[in-house]
Amino acid sequence: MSGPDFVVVANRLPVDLVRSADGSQRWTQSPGGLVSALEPYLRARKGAWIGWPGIPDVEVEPFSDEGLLLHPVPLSANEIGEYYEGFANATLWPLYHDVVQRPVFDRSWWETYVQVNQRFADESAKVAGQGATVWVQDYQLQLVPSMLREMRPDLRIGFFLHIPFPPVELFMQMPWRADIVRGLLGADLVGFHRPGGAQNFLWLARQLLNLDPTKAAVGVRSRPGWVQVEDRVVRVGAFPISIDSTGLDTLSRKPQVARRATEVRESLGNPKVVLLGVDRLDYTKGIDLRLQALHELLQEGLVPPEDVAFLQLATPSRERVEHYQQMRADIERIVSRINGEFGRVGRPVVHYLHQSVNRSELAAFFRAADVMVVTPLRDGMNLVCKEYVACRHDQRGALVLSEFAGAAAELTSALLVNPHDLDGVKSALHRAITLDEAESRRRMRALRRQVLTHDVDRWARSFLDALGASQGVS
Ligand code: GDG
Repeated sequence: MSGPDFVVVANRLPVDLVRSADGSQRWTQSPGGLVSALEPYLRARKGAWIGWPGIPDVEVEPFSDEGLLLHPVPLSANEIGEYYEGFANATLWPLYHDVVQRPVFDRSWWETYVQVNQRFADESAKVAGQGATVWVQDYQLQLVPSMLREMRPDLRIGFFLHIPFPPVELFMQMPWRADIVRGLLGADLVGFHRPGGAQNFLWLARQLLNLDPTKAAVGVRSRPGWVQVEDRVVRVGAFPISIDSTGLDTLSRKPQVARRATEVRESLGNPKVVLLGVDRLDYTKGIDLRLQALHELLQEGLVPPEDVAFLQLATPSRERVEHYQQMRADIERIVSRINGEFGRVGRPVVHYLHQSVNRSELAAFFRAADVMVVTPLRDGMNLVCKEYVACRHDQRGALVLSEFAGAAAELTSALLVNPHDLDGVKSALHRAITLDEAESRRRMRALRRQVLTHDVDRWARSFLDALGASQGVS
């Protein structure tokens, strides 16, 4: 069977189809870290990418973009509502993030999730060449590995979860828990950011598959790092993702980025300390917590309002999901409360942007910020903190980082905080604001050593090497 030797399957294509007001359609690049990391593999191995083009109800023929084959998977408006906004983002997302919000368990969403996963699996089975490597990405597509194996046992299948895999007790709430575990076990290698996620998954594979009486014949033996399912061995491991560290380091050194960083500081009123938050507007990111901590520091007089400016970039995200609408209103209320109480004419304390900016503007924000505040309640990895570090070739700046971000395991020289402990967040913010230069340099040097030597290429290589070696273990 001829066809691509390497296939990436993700909810979204690396390009977005955009419809203009006049009804015409065009493709725009949406270059994320994943695309740039996988591009060399995709090009070297006649690769293809399978994903949804970003707008509902369009049938688009496969096409080639600079040598990369793109296979759009169509989704109807109803499927986007039930599979994507529903099951993926209102069931799996909150459940996997420690039930920070209550997950909705809706049977019809689940049925649509199964149908859509089947469509992605069918397309992958059609596209992949004989014996190809297929790498399935993330929580939207957890059933694809087993559906695909059923049709194409010749393939080498990898799966990577970009969000945390939850503690066993929380995962057990899921009515379709055994189906999901079985879905993932169709892969030869299942990857997580953290070893804890891998352990939880191994335990669940053993428990759920043996406990299900209808599947009693399916023997599942598990050892650290792998689980045996019938005659197959499935490897399970931790592969902490990273960023294009060198690319960002280079971008941040450009004179226009330096100039823009100076301009940004001027526009903020040249305060002593610029604090920065950069997140998708998501309730897992703890944007409200950091603002509450700032509010209390101002109220208690520990931080003079004229000394600080807090720039919060909150990129619009999942705006049709109800939890997100509520959270946006809450955050915007805190912002205006702080500014109402502590701002002056022409000089708010919090500068809040609900929009996205381009990569070079973002690099300028990172360069302009003395303190980067990353306080998620739970985050698979969190790339923003690594990006901040990559942009600080001047070895300045302090990073306040939640212990509950996957990145905390690597970025141990950050000021680590428990985001549930408001006093702890306050003192970490205060410490970061007043950190002396020698200590901030010492910490930043250590952070940069980690981030520059552990980039996204290394992540992709280590996953694909492990996947390549995954057969023949017993
Ligand atoms: C999921 C997991 C895991 C944000 N605003 C703008 C912008 N961004 C970029 C950031 C960063 C990315 O978006 C966000 O990545 P994160 O890792 O911080 O968070 P999630 O979107 O939740 O990602 C996460 C990740 O997958 C990878 O596995 O780390 O834990 O939740 O790159 O810079 N980029 C631009 N303009 C913006 O306005 N250009």
